[in-house]
Amino acid sequence: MTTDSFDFTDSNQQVQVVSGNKSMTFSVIKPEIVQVFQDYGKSTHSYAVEGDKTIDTKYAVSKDGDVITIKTDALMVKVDPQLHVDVYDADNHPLVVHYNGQRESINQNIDAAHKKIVRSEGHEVAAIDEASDTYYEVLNQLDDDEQFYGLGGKTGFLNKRGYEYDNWNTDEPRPHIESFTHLYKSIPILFGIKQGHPYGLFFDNTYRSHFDLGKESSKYYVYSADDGNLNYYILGGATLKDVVADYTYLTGVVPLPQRWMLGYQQSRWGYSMDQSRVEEIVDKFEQYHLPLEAVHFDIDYMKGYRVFTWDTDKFADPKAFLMSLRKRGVRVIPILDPGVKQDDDYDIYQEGLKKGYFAKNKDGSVYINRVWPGKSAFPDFGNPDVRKWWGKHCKFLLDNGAAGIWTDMNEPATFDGDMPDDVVMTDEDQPSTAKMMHNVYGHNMAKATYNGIKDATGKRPYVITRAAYAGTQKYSTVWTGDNQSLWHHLQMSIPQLCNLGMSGFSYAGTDIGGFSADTTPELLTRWVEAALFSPLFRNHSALQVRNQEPWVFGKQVLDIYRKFLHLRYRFIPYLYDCFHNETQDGLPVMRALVLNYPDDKTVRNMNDEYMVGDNVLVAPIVQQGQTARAVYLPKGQWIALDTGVEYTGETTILANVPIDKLPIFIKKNTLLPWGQEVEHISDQPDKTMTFRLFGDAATYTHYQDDGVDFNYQNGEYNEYAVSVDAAGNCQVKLNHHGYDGQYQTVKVQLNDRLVTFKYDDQSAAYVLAD
Ligand code: MIG
Repeated sequence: MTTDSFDFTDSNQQVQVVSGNKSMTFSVIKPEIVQVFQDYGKSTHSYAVEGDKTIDTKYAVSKDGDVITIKTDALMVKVDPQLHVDVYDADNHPLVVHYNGQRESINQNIDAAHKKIVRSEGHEVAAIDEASDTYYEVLNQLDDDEQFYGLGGKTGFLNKRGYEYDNWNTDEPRPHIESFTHLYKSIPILFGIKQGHPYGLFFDNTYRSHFDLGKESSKYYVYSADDGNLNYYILGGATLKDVVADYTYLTGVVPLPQRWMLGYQQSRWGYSMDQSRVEEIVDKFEQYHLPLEAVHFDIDYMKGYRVFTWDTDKFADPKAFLMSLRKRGVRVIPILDPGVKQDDDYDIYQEGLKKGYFAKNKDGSVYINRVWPGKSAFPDFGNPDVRKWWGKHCKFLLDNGAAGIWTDMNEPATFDGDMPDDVVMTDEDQPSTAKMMHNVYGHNMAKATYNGIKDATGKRPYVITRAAYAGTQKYSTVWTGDNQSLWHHLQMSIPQLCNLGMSGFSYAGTDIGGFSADTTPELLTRWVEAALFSPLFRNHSALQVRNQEPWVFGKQVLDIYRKFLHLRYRFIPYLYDCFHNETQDGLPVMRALVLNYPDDKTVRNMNDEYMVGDNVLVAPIVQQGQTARAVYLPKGQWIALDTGVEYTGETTILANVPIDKLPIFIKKNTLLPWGQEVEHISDQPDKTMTFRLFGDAATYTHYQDDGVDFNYQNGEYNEYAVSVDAAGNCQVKLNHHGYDGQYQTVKVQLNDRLVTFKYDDQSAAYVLAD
């Protein structure tokens, strides 16, 4: 190829590079984000990125022989006549460099037919057919010093290097282990740190895709896709935090949850088979003085698993029952599965059929597979009308008193074999197939449910989804699916939640205690400890496994469990502040240490510690029988929450951790809001707020709103600037933006005394109380 046929055009931050008969478009979104696009004739609708994210950005394009360079203040993107792309940061450090060699395929001697046989026996072979016409791959150099993070809630460890992953939403009932390449969610965001320099690659393609992150070879890593356009975003920035913020800038942040959503929730498959069982659970929480915000109703509350029905043989008057629980401070979250029972006497099925709202076979007949209700049809959630229809029906549950909706089985899971790729579905206003729409099926179901709840209640919706795609965080919290009561799964919950957090899912949790298999007193105890700051805080278990409510293992477990629920509630104002911050800065609540300390090599593979925001570090026990552990403290001074002992960081200490202890360290010179020990989070404004000082002097900004609806978006919120100087002088400044529930009393707990402020109506300020 001669360089004559290699050139570019440039208009409005879109640079089209043409080489021979091929072309590639580079869109400058902002200085830190460049989109790479090659049109393979597939849909360009993005489910992850809503609206135009492009910001007026200064950039320059130049051609020097065989290289075209697009340069912003943060990134330098170089393209050659083969349309290979290399990316450098502003200081010329390589971030993403095309690998020019040949792949050394482990499977090179296995042809497609053999792969099929190997797969049919249940062995894992990359789920992608490299021989198909639509296959493509992106091959980049792998450095010896390169780590990977992100990818949503994949199994395994924090650093994804050395493993391979598939993006294909799958219901996986076997115990999740690190060799599994895919679970329920496909979040194709890859963060890398190459020789200490951070970057991100977000592949916005819903088709089946694959990451090989140094499994095949230590010389390169590969993104490959079965189909779809080449469509990825290069994310750059000075720090890993900046790069994560770039990603949430594109795909959205978790909207502020209602306050009660941060409290404790109890669930078990089977509770809702029987109203008296639910009552018994709520009674016991009261009797044992255990905080409780919500009980989740699994599939049993429905009439023969028909969605949008309530079995009145089990619940004579669901609305009255739910109201009675609500009066006791407890909400109910019923589940919905996507499958609509094929039943001519069932209005939802009839309606969906008549309106053509179900996914279809190629021949136009309704696609049927078996799920809980038996033979069922599957709403075509990619169609906006179907989403509206589904959303409207959610009102049925809300009118009966539901406080949120749990959406399950939306990979979608099917009992009689996988849904074929050629099942006909809709991609917004275009005909499409399951091949493209599969990975956004759960996303669209969650979005439909979110909007249905928002329309019906005007409150911040609570949706919990199992399947998700990039961007689903805007509509729903997620849980990691069917884990098991295994120590290994407790261990894995930390990297899973930390990687979900970096992948935009700040609001996520695991089934505390484990879903399948039988928990043990020790495992349950260590799990509630380790999950203390898990944004979604829910104990859930399967039918028939050993019960795992806090009281079933006797007094010791109950007392420890209660102690940690109370401690969680102390931290709820802090967690709520973290969520508010997340809506502003796009950074997760629960964090891998590497996010806060990316230059500290010790933390790049750290799986058993995590942070909450910037200043709280947690080092739980996740090993059976262990009562002491090494705790690595990064740079700075740290104060142990329970003893007040101060430690100097960049060192490993040995912590004594008997069964009733959880090592928590607060960064020295931090003020933390310290909530009250309540059994239910109230929708009424708190009258008092306490701040606790750790260290000698600190400042803190605290956020407050009604914790329920969207009025904060119209300015109904307050901010409090709290400070303590080295001489112990305290200040509380109210920045009243329009929320009239300001605290009457603000207390600041110093090391040696408690300082109390009262709100003075006349000056609209806090004054020292004598
Ligand atoms: O095939 O609704 O992950 O949380 O309890 C099982 C019953 C279907 C799977 C969910 C789990 C839920 C269960 N569901």
